[in-house]
Amino acid sequence: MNASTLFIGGTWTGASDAGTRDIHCPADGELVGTVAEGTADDAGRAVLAARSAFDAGEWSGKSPLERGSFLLKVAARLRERKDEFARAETLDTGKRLVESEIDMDDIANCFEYFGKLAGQESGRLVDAGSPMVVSRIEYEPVGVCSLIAPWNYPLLQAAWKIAPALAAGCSFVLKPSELTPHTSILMMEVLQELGLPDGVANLVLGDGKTVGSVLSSHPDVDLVSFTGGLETGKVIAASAAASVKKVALELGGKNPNIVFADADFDAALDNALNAAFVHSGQVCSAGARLIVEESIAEKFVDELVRRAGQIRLGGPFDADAETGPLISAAHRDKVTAYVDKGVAEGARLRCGGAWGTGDLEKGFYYLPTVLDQVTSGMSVLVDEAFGPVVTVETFTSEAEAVKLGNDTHYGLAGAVWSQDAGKSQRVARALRHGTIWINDFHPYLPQAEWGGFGQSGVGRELGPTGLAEYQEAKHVYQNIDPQVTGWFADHAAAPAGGN
Ligand code: TXE
Repeated sequence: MNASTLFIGGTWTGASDAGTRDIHCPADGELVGTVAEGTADDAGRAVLAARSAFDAGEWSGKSPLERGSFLLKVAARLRERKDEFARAETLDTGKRLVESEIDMDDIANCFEYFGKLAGQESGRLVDAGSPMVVSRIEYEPVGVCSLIAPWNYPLLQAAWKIAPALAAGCSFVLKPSELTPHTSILMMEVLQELGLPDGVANLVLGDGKTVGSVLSSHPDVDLVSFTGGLETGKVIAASAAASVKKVALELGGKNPNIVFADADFDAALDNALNAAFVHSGQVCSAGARLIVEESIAEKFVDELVRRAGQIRLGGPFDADAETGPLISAAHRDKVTAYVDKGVAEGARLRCGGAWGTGDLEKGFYYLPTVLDQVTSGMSVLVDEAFGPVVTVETFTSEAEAVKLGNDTHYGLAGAVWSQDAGKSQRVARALRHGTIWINDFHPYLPQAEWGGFGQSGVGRELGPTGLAEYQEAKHVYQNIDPQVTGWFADHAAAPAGGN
């Protein structure tokens, strides 16, 4: 069967070599569906379709207000089809249905935000210092965008790219993770159904090395926006550099969760669990490094271990489950190796460090894991686990807390827990991360920029900057009273007053 799940130039099609891929639910291994496995040729065709749609101007030439009102319709349609989308997301990822439902609400909110923002950004006038000059800045779409998304929040991460790209007037080719294609297919259905011109939105499914590398290197692509792992991000940035494409990269983090002794103990503990174990830690902003003041460390960590040991794992439709499986066998092997290496390097395993047993053996479950006695430089402190693993470090002064919080080559997010508002603000200022939560963990807002310092990436998603990533600023300078400058004399002209 040649599944027609690629969307190129407004047409649903199978892969050029008729290749397919089976998608299995990571919670129990059940077959979810069979989709087309795109080829490099398919990716190239999709880029050309996006290019010609962009050049034709049917979408890129629309007014920002018209584009904005289309995005609002997308948001409304997503809300109507929420249950179907959430179910598809849950089957691909294994995450709890309620989590997918929250994701779908967030996605609709994202389209709504950029829909409203689109019409507000109409350029600006610049004072050129003369009434005879009209000087203005226009924001134009950057062009053809490759949008490469990961598997942990498949449609949410894609929506953070699709919504501003469309708001700006760009055309795009979306490549979701090969593991989680179904909500991207549904999204294309919605865009088609609502009348987006052919070729503005294209979908090519397939793996990174085949499809992704065409999308990041094709000369007709103007911008590559990628969310995923650091190593893949480096490959994409290098590939995009050959033709000096713009890049927007969100590459994860090694995020500190700093708890001072004067914090609200129960709230900090509860949120430390959320920070580390929501979605089994497969969150770019996971609070994977607990950094706790020494005077409360023993009590805090004992409680954390006790509570982590109680977390109920289970499938997406198991009403008792509090978190689900890892995305794949390969990813679970990676998390396993990461914890084992940490222990070999001297970390102490306080709980977890093993796969789920019994019913859980059908899926890729890994038990919530706490490691203490970790020291700077250990691999568990340096590398992203992207699993349900939290390490514990302790400090005795505010300065030491900041130093530990910044002891990473990443810089995506971090949190400070304290009832001292001044101290919290000082620490928030000193931390070199793109988002800082004070007395909270994980909330984000579509109207607030998201992205990282350091090797967490380049650029920002969401907020006005998230739209600006998909725009080029053009300066138009009009002299309404042109004069001869006389800079270069006309040496052949007759001298003034001559015969
Ligand atoms: O991600 P990849 P993987 C981190 C996390 C995880 C690690 C590896 O630490 O353990 O990344 O996960 C596409 N050219 N994050 O291997 O490879 C790929 O097909 C172009 C953090 O699953 O980064 C998919 O669509 N594209 C993260 C996307 O890149 C390529 C979320 C992400 O896959 C490509 C996920 C190539 N050469 C993992 N190779 C976050 N920041 O939230 C792969 N891809």
